[in-house]
Amino acid sequence: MKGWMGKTKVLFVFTLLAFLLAGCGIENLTALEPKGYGADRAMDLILLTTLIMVGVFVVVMVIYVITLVRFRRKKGQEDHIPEQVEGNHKLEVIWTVIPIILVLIIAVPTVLVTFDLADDSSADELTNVNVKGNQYWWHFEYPGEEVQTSQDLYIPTGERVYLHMLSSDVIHSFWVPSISGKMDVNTENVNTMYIEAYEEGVYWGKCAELCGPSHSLMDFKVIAVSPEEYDQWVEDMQNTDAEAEPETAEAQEGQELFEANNCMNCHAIDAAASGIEAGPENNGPIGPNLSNFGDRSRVAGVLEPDHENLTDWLMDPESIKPGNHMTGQYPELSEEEAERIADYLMQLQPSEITPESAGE
Ligand code: HEC
Ligand SMILES: [Cu+2]
Repeated sequence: MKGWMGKTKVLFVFTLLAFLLAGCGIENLTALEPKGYGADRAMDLILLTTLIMVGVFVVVMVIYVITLVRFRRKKGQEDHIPEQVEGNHKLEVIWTVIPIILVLIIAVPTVLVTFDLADDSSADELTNVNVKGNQYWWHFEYPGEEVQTSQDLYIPTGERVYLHMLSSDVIHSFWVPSISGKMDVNTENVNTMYIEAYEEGVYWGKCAELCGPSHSLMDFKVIAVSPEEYDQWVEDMQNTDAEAEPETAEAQEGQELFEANNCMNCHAIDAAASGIEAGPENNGPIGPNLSNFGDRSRVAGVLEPDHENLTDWLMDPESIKPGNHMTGQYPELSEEEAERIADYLMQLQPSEITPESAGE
């Protein structure tokens, strides 16, 4: 008996812990602390439905307990058959109408929010971004600004940014839990959604559709900066110079190795969007745009952005993201060569506006 009690206690403690820990996810990667318009509306709906569900649960439990206590078989009444209510008109109406009303209370605001979030009437005046989902990375192109980048999506705070999303391979799903809803990224039709971050910050994004072995590593970041900083970032990106000569001898050597090892077949060092056709219909680049690689918040979306991690990635991307489309597509690099290329890529820092300046 005692052992059984002990086990229950342990189970109880672990259950409690699980509930507590569920609350301490990564900041800016939780829908429960909304920091943008879409996430706020989703939170309203979460609260409304939770409230109704808890209400239903409580009412059902109260009736259940009352029934258990009041209608127990009592001593001396063993043969008593209680009143039979099968086919009772009043009861049937009550338990049909109440759920319908509850469903309506949930459905009406949900449909309203869905239409609100799909509203693109002011898209022409505001920032638009063509989002391209690829196994296992994200490409972002700003047709109005003629700028493109990958992995880190820069947006101005306090205004809507319209995303036009398409996939180059399989179905992905774009989700930045703390600021937006979730939207499928399909191969044939462009899905549109707007996002809006209230405050500056680095918000974590995830691919939310199983898309292959490295699906869970298909991370990206939304970097929200003030509108002035955003304009500055756009200007800096418009002025990136792919041919610029690096300052150090190591980085220069890296630049030559970059050119000699097929890297250019898949990676652009220029942020100007003129090289590829604007618009979500184009097939997009084969690999991430590296023009501001030194300012990235991560290497390949997942690793801390340092020289060592980058060298590791260049030498063996497969061990970091299984099934990625870079593995085996370039000549094998020695550690020395990978380090020189890392020197080169890390100094590609065209802007002062970076994830750090947004508060990462
Ligand atoms: C066949 C096309 C291809 C070739 C050739 C190629 N890459 Fe890549 N590269 C990719 C793809 C695709 C990814 C995205 C991988 C992922 O995250 O799933 C990538 C990712 C990267 C990243 C991480 C980018 C980021 O945004 O974090 C770096 C850095 C990189 N490649 C450098 C290189 C270098 C240096 C070379 C040459 C030695 C090279 N690549 C050759 C396709 C290629
Ligand atoms: Cu995906």
